Amino acid sequence: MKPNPKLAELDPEIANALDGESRRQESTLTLIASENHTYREVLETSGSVLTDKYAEGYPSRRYYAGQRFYDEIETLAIERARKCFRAEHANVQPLSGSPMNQAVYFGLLEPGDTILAMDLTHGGHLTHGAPASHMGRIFNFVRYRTRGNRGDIDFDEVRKLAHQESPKMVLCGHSSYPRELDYAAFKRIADEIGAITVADVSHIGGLIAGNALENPLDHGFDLLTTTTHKTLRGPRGGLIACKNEFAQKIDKSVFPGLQGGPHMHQVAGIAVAIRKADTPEFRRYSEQVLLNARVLAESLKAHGVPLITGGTENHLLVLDVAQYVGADGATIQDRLEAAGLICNKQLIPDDSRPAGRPSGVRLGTPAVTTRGMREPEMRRIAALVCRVLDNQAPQAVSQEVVDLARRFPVVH
Ligand code: DSN
Repeated sequence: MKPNPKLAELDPEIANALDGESRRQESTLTLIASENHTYREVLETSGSVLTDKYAEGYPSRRYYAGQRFYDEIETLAIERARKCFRAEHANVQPLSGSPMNQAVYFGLLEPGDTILAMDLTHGGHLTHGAPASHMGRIFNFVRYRTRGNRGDIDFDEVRKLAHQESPKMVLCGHSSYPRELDYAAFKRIADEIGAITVADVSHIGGLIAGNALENPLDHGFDLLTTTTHKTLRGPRGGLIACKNEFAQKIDKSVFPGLQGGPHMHQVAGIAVAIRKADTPEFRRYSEQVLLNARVLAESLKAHGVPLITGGTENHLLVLDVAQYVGADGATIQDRLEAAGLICNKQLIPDDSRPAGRPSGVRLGTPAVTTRGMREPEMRRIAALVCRVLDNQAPQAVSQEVVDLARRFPVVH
């Protein structure tokens, strides 16, 4: 987007940084699995007068006057979220993923209660009880893992832990797991012990909205949480969709339990993004994200790159880079960045290296698919990544990345 001349006059440093970021996005390829390029319409709502006002409470139950349009906006966002995820109730106020998951834990559990969740190195998320997170100090997280070359979730272990530890909540979902989840298996085990079922589908929320992946609520899950800025392509934010029996507790937990005024410019953007998700075009996008990830994975494998779980069934893949000379995930991330291929270092299952220098690198296709890239471009990206892995100077690759990127402008 063009910089606003008034901003440039008032605050040239920030205007320059904004302009620089636009150019960076245009001339590089975003392969970070959790990122995307949002819609121009979402940027419009995000940078609008809706920034100005407090709206504590919920539609028709606010604590400040002047809420007519905020009630309209939030009601639309809630109704669209309910329809999109086939949910009885939705809360669209969480400021982002961490407060969203905290609101669920605090709303439905007591400090010290046990939650069964995925091990961080096997693909789980920081907010699923990583020892470094506050949540890991407040609740008792017990972790299940994946097994075998295909990286299937070890449901024997899930069942054993469930019966041994009696968690009040069974949580599935991930930030770095390339396989589909067997929601029915989780639900069966949770039902055996009477636990609440929560699926954090932050990474794949858009792919569920686009009907490309299964919806845990269709399998009887009690709650679904998702951020709104990843595959859903909306503004940064979070939403909780749940059965009616949890509605009151969730709403009270989000506000006033955890947050004050919702960011209504975000809520309006969420409404817009969900409306966009309810179109044939978005359904085609969701399918293409998956196809692109599969083609990227197959092309990397054809070049001899080892992938964690051997492939992908969603939008992301994790490369095991330990075999490359002098390499760890951080070095490869930096070398790829120098070539204009933007990704992130990633822990792999039972990684012997620390999180700052792990053995893996994670790639994802949501953002390049938003730019209109398809299978031929995925093969090209795989070849470019491999040249960097094979120790070619990143500068020898970067002009080709720029040329490819320029052919597919960022749509906003
Ligand atoms: N940062 C996001 C991710 O990369 O998975 C979620 O925290």
